[in-house]
Amino acid sequence: MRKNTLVRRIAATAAAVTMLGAAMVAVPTSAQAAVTCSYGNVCFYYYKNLAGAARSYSASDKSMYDERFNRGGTSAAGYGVRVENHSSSVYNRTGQRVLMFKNRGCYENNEYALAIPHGAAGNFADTDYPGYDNNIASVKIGSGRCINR
Ligand SMILES: [Ca+2]
Repeated sequence: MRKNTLVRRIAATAAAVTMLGAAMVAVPTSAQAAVTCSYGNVCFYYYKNLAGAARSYSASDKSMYDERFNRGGTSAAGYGVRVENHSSSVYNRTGQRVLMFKNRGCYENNEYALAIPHGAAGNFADTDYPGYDNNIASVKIGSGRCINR
């Protein structure tokens, strides 16, 4: 009985997560990114095409409310702006799958999760899910524990 419940929950979670891999390939390469995204990080950018100020995350974060775009220099567009609800593109260099959520808390069992594989970069506004542009609030890297950092 208990096992069945767990299996059902996992199946429901998988169905709720939207895979964006294919949609996120035709985006700028790392060489074109204004701010380099180092291996081990998932980087969020203020503008699409990996432009503007950036913020790197090397661990899952339950709330992006308390981080600000802090890379690219003070003259970069969006520098100092809160990351939550202000990123327009992303580059996953974590070596793991990254899940992104419209809400804080990394709740995988809602309909607002996007998954991208390692190496994928993309614009939220250019996907089939434009509701994600300026609307990412938490991030989960691999199976990392999602706590606020
Ligand atoms: Ca945080």
